[in-house]
Amino acid sequence: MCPADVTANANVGTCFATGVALGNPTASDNCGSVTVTSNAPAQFPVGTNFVTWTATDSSGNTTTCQQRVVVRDNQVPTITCPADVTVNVNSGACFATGVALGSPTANDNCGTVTIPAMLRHSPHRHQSGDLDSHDSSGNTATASNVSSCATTRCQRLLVQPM
Ligand SMILES: [Ca+2]
Ligand SMILES: [Ca+2]
Repeated sequence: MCPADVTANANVGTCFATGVALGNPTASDNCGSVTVTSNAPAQFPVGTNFVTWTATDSSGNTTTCQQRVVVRDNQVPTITCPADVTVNVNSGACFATGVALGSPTANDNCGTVTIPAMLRHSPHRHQSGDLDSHDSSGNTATASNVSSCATTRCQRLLVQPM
């Protein structure tokens, strides 16, 4: 008698879904009318939730069933890059070491964000780094998703000769 299981996406900017269409349960009885109620909340948090539906007949007999409501976080995190960096090469070398890149910041609608930083090195030229951030649902934002980054490169590291 329960409606089918439902999958929904979290509301924009939040870690829960509201207004989830649960569908309609069906109930019948041998005798008289049946009243159906549920314990569905107004907000379903991201993850797997269970709604219990209860049918009560005119004699007070009850039966229940459970409907599964899965809420997904499908929103990518945001990432703000550190400022571009320009450094001189090490003395007598054609590369720079120990460059302080600064730290990016990241935010997400839901849970924690991890930022693995990947730097691609080309010792004799400009070096640039691409940054990704991942939220706890595995959504990934790259620099190209980020309005604060003008290009697909998140942060530019310029190593200039002395
Ligand atoms: Ca009955
Ligand atoms: Ca997210």
